[in-house]
Amino acid sequence: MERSPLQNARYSYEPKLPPVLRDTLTNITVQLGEPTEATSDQSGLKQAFPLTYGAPIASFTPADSTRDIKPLKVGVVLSGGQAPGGHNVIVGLLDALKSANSESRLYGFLGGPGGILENQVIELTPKFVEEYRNTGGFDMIGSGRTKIETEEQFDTSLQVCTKRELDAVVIIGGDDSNTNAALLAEYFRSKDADVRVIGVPKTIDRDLKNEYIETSFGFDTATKTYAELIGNIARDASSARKYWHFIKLMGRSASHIALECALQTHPNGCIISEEVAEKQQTLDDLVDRIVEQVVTRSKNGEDFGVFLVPEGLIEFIPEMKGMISELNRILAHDAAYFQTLHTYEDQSEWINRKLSRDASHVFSSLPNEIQRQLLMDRDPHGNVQVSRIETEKLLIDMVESRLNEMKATGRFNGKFSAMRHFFGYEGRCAFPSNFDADYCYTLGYTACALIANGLTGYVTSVQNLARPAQEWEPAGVPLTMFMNLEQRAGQLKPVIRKALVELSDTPFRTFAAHRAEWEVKTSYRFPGAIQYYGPPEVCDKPTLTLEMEHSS
Ligand code: FBP
Repeated sequence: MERSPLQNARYSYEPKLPPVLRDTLTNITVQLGEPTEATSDQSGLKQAFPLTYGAPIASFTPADSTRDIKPLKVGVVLSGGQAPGGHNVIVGLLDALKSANSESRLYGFLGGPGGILENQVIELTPKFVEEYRNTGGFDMIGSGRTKIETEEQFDTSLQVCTKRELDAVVIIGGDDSNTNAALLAEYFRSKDADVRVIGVPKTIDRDLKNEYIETSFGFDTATKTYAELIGNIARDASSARKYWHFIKLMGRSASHIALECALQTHPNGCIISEEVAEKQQTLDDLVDRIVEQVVTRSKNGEDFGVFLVPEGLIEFIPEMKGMISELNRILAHDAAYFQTLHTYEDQSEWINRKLSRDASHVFSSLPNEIQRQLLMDRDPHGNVQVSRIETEKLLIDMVESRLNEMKATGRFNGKFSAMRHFFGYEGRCAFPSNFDADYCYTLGYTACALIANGLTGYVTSVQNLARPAQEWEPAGVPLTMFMNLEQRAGQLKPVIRKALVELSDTPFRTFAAHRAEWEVKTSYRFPGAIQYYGPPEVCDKPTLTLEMEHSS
């Protein structure tokens, strides 16, 4: 395969590590703090995790003398959607293992957690990983969305890991995968198996985030990729002055991606799903506001604009949320019967009979295409696959028909010509930005340091991320700290709480303070492409979201 000049150059990029991890791991000691608590549901969580609940936070300091680290055998798995930097976590883990003891070995489970259950493994040697250094994608070992959550799956995992004599498994994934990592760690301990389980926080969506996980990896590169494209589109819009661009942005639930892109590019509008839910805004409310804005800009001679729509929006609009959760329940319950209905007409007639009156009313009010999309296959959690719902098209159609009515009665004399885009997959496998390359490599090193110190049920954490890498503080934080109990399929289950956009935090408040101006006055900001080489203020700058959270 022919390599691009950038690909060749990235192979020799040396990711920055915080000072404590720069030397070999034989030179550091782990400091264990006080026992920890979850922020809520402590007694329920203690029951669910009798052996691993409340472990102390682990931090690292340079040791006075070196110590021997025995050869370790570690398995690693990538779980869920791709996020830039995944390869560097694995490369960092391998480099750290080898620096601690050259006899250590790393194995990659293929195709995601399913690879553990099916015992599909390859050895990741230094030579093998070489061509993945600082590259995007998860193609080194593949990923998947199989969940390891049942007793039987835990048992199979244990058998596979013990047969392979693994000292540890590193699970690189989002909130669900890290929840399952915590359960797996507890299960292994309950069987007296010394197979440690360490989680690494991944997802472009950034909804795995808390006091100790300042950001999940991949968000930095993905948002920079989308922001570049949005800036380019904004410049095209203000050059051609004839199109309104509606851009849907990934983010399964949380609107962190849309918010960061709005802060980076100053579009004419950006919906934040969390605000829609908080203010109980209806679809009509959202359309009203866009129409008003189109009319105002048109009066100013600007029949163009850029509007951002978060992918998860539909599930945050109150009337849609209720309807979708009824749909999910019905489709999960009657999945077999639903499979026998082959035409959309039959499906829609059947579902309308099953839905409550209100939900059926909302469902029927939607265009056929959207109804079809809502009836498509569910994800492994039984949820609608929001990336396949054309919310941006729904908004365009509704705005267009409202403007046509206004035109007919002389209340709008301008033009409204809309283009639509969806940015999601474009950003998930980009070459990791320097931030993600450095952060991920550090996460890999940190995972190794936790394993070498015998810890299990931890997630890797790096703090002070808005500062240069030499000020970063790597640590291990017990996963039970981030758990709470939530209803899942009628049962209370321990899960890691999803981190949505906080409307009281600086990033949203900054956006809210400026949006009225951006709505009317063309104020685009052009972030340009990710820069990998050049001054640190251009190449190593983290996201505005992270900077703003740190400055407040
Ligand atoms: P993860 O949470 O697994 O990292 O995936 C996030 C995401 O990229 C969402 O933004 C998007 O809705 C979803 O994956 C798309 O999933 P798929 O890759 O299965 O189409």
